[in-house]
Amino acid sequence: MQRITISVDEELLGLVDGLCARRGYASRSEAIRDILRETQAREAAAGDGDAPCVAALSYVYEHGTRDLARRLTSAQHHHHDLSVATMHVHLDREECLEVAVLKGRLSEVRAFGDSLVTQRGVRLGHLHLVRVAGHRHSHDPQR
Ligand code: NI
Repeated sequence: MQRITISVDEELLGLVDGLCARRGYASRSEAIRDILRETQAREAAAGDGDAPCVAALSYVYEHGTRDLARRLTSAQHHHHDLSVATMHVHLDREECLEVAVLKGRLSEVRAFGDSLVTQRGVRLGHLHLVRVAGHRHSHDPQR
């Protein structure tokens, strides 16, 4: 970890302190690191399509909308190679929240995420991309 000194005006410092209070960051450094990580994720979204990534895709939909629940599930089966896991939350009598963890090449993950959140009846769609190193981790299963 490197230590840097930055200069910010009162307004921006107020923003950082507000975030600390609202989100409960332990320090200004932690808040600023998170802001930088958000920027990093946005940059990754615009990056090399072949890069490996993991993403959290979230969206809200009405399960009663004609055929929508079936189409969303069907799309995830069709892209089972990208779909790691999906959590389904029944928000109320009508609406459902789904959070899908996707893993694959950036371009494929983004295209799949876009195809889900642009379905009619799906709203508040958000794809949170996390770029990962391409190498295997020691806890990956042996092949
Ligand atoms: Ni539901």
